[in-house]
Amino acid sequence: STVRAPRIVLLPSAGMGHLAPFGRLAAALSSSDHACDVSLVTFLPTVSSAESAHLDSLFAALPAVRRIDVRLPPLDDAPDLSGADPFYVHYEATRRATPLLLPPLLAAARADALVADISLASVAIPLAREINLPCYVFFTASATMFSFYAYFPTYRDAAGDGDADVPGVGRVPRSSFPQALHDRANLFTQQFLANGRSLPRADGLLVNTFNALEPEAVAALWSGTVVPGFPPVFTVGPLNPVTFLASREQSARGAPADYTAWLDAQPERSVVYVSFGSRKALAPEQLGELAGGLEASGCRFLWVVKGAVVDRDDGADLGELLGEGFLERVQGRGMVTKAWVEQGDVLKHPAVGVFLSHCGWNSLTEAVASGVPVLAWPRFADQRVNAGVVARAGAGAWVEAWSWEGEEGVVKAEEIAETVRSVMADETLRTKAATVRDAAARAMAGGGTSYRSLAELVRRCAT
Ligand code: BUP
Repeated sequence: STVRAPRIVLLPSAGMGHLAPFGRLAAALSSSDHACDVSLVTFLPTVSSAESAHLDSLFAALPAVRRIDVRLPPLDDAPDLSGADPFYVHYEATRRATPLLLPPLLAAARADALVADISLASVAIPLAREINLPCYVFFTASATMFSFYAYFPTYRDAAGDGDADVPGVGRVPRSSFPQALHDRANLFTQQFLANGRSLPRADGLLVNTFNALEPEAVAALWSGTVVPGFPPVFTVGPLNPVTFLASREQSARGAPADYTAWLDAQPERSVVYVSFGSRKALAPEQLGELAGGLEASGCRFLWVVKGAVVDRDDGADLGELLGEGFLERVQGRGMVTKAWVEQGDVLKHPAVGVFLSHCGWNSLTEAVASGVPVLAWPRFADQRVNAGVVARAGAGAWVEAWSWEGEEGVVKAEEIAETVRSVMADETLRTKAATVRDAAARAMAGGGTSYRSLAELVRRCAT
């Protein structure tokens, strides 16, 4: 072993669902417990303004973490990709630029190890190998989703087109696949397969989960049951959100802080917190039914509404989005905002009783860490698989029939209202969520499974 701190370069990709956990990993690795020398690569321009504001706040809060800006050249075939998801286009730009831009930067940083985002795995792993640098891959969703990701090339090679039976983990129904995977020519599908195939050559894999939350998936990955000869898996979560300096944060985002004051004024566990994440807006019709459902539930609610795929394009007026008179009718008992909220803090607030969530994995880890029961309404990508994880762990309720991207129906206001009321009143679920929260805290505390897992990773990087 060496006396100096291992130098670790982190390579995240676009989207808050990826940047947020990488920031948390940077904080954990550079903390006095693990004492690594950490650099975080930031690819510019970011897709959304939420990402650039987040990065500024992150580096302000973590002065010991080095920021390495990399400006992405535009794609030559960008016009062909004009209909594609802007985040996948950004992944593609990053994947193509990485082989050229990364090696000099790793040399300058005198890196001991590289930790790359899953969406860059198939470019980062061979590149690191060429320069003899250990390469770890960080998977930013659940271990259960990871087992599907790792198994998918095998499934595809066997010409699978039904449900996927992931060895040692269980069945992932076709309806829970990320929708894009049904289209072989899709950019996302190509990246998904290439990254999945590259995983066995990584030096190790990090997952933002803890063993007790999804023991089968973790064990099956580790033991090589999912993919023979799979590298070591480090379960390091739920990683703690980084505490931002409040004033800077708010001025950077131009966000009103009034939701905090509003929450402070609500009774304990009386509020439904509603958010479908930072990436995709609900269809207008569903948005209207959800508004009606929250209104009819009679519950208090804090609702983060998005009107567009990317926040830079979101000029829509809230009153218009939600229908005439809605904001006036729910005034006082419902708070609706298009601004960014500090979700980690919201979920820790004693007034919050339930989280109606799209089941992005970061949102779920935050809910689990706070002991707030989830009402799962997954919509696309990995969200249905993630929803299954919290439902099985007892930390959430999932109405599987509710519509998602591949199943276009609209869930009506009355059904939403009834479900929200019953989940808010479910004391068994609340107790179970508290048990899961305690298990998460034990995993992260000194000597816990996630703590030891990160320490082991650092030890390997240092030798
Ligand atoms: Br919106 C919103 N405040 O107002 P997920 C999101 N977040 O802090 P996603 C806020 O963004 P992918 C807001 O706490 C979480 O850490 C939230 O990540 C935070 O979902 C993050 O939950 C969102 O993983 O990303 O954005 O849909 O689809 O890539 O998982």
